[in-house]
Amino acid sequence: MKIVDAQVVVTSPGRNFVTLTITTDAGITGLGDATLNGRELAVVSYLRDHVAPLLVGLDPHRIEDTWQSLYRGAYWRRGPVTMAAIAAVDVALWDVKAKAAGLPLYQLLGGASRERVRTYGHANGRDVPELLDSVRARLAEGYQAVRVQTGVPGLQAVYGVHSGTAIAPDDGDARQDQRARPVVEDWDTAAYLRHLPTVLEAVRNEFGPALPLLHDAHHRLTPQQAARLGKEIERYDLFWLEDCTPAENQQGLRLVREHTTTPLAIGEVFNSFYDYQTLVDDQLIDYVRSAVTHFGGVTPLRKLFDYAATRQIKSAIHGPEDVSPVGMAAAIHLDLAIHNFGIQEYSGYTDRTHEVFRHAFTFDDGHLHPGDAPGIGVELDEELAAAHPYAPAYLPVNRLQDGTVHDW
Ligand code: GCO
Ligand code: MG
Repeated sequence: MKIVDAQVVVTSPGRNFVTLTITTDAGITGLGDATLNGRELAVVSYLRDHVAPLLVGLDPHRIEDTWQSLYRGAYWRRGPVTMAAIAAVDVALWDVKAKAAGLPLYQLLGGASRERVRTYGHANGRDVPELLDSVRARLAEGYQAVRVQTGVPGLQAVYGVHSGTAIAPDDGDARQDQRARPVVEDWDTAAYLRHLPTVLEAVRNEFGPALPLLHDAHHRLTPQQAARLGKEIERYDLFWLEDCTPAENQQGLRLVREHTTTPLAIGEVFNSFYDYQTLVDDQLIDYVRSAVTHFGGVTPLRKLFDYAATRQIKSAIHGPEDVSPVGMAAAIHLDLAIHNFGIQEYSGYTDRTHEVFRHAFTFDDGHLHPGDAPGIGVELDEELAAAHPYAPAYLPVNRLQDGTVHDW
């Protein structure tokens, strides 16, 4: 088999998604997700101008060799743009291989290690009553684990949770990213540290001790602040505290770890094993958060999970709406196959997105299953995709009350 064509499709059925389609002389097409929220067109150019011409003529079965030649051959390694582009090629080639075998991808990854994949959903509220309603809504949808985020008294706009009326709390993440200029949000760590324990107290009082609860601090704390917070909220038994400190400082997690038994998850902004090296070697985290889409694909993420398993660290693949259903499908196959699966983030998609990307994966009773269609099980409707053209969109910028730019 030979690759005869590689094309990049950009579509915006609610959000911008970048998809690589690889066509072979056997008539098999593979899909890969290359979506990098807020910097989409950089990956489009990387793929169109620098990668697609190299793919034509290659044997699509040689996934590892193609991965290594794109990674090592470029000389300039790592980084989100490069790794999103390589991820798209990797997933598209796995899709082709599995379709050629007539098997769903998870069968090629070793077969199912479980019946289905547990997910968590997002509950957001401007204040506690609104958050409690949002948790109820997620439970009514079937979710059995929920990430809880609220506004902070005194702050106007916290990521995913706006105090204005323009954005509904349950789709805050989705809509606020879709702006032509970055939204400016405000932040006050002291106010947040005072507020969060009261939020968790209210959620536990309402929903009891058993509901798995997660919280995302979105890189906003120093190691000392995160250590203090982790210790203080131990009694609320979080499933995890996510991205408590700026992720690039691996040593920061050591200080947090030394002071708290609250489980720690990190890595949605990582794109290489080396970002995790100290964290995994020294067992400073409990969950690995990278997305297939941003980590170079199924091939390297599988290697990372296998390595993490030797330290009892589990998977928790990043899966907000800004990973396309193609990247999500690849994640669900991996989730089903690996032994050290932890949980899968899933916040659903707009109806238009489900129409553009028809998929075999199903969401039921808070769990995903990849389905048994050959390949990753996603078909892109290119005509419909073209009806939703790219629209520039940025992620927000966060500022302290004196105007200083802050992590978010
Ligand atoms: C999460 C994330 C996302 C990111 C988003 C940025 O845990 O789901 O923090 O909501 O903010 O992926 O593009
Ligand atoms: Mg996160």
